[in-house]
Amino acid sequence: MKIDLIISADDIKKEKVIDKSVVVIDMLRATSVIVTAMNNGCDEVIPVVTIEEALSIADKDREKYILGGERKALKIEGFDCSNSPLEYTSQVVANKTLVITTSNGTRAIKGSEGARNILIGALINAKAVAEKLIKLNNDIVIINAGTYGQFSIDDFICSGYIIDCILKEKQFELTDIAKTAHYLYNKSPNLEFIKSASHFKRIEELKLQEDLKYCCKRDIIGRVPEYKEGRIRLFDNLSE
Ligand code: 3SL
Ligand code: MG
Repeated sequence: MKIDLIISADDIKKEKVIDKSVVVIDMLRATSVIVTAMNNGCDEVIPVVTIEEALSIADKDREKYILGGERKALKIEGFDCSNSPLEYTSQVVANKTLVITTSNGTRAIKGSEGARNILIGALINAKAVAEKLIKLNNDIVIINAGTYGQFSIDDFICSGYIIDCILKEKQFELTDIAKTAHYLYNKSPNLEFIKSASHFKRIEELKLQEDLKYCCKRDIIGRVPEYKEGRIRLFDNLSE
């Protein structure tokens, strides 16, 4: 079985993901937000591409829905939360449905439709993602959301760490790009190289150091949300 990797939401090709086990990674910050919200009791997350789509869903019932996400890393006017995972506490998200739109992450999730499974991954739940992928026993494609269609160091290193966790348990054949992610992670296993990512610097400039600290923590959550039929939920048994 193989592990392949796609470097940005703009590079997803249907034929590469069809019937594969996919994990979408946007560690800064969309998938860190989704994993955190689900871990804090959010019922489900609906990822959408446009602000208009998000508003039209949430307007149906403003008690039930929370609007979250960003444009240019900033809170969207009229939304409840920005794209800071620290805002998605249990007080805010428990028993609610989060409708989220972000620049790269939600595009990457929607772009993965057609895969057999679409898991939501970040550093904060990386080991749990690796375990689920091993259980699914299928070819794996790791999708990096990237940043505005460009390769992003943060998602790549996070992928390298997930690959490392997988290979510690089971042998997989790696494509050259997957091998490179694993190699790069092993060159910087303390994750320091993530600090060179342009998007890391952008978040730093916005004085969101606490977000960066949180998103760079490893394995603090043992749950793996899955996207299926337009919604992200925590399924007890991932569909096989
Ligand atoms: O790329 C995305 O989808 C966002 O996570 C970007 S940001 O970190 O919120 O700016
Ligand atoms: Mg990102």
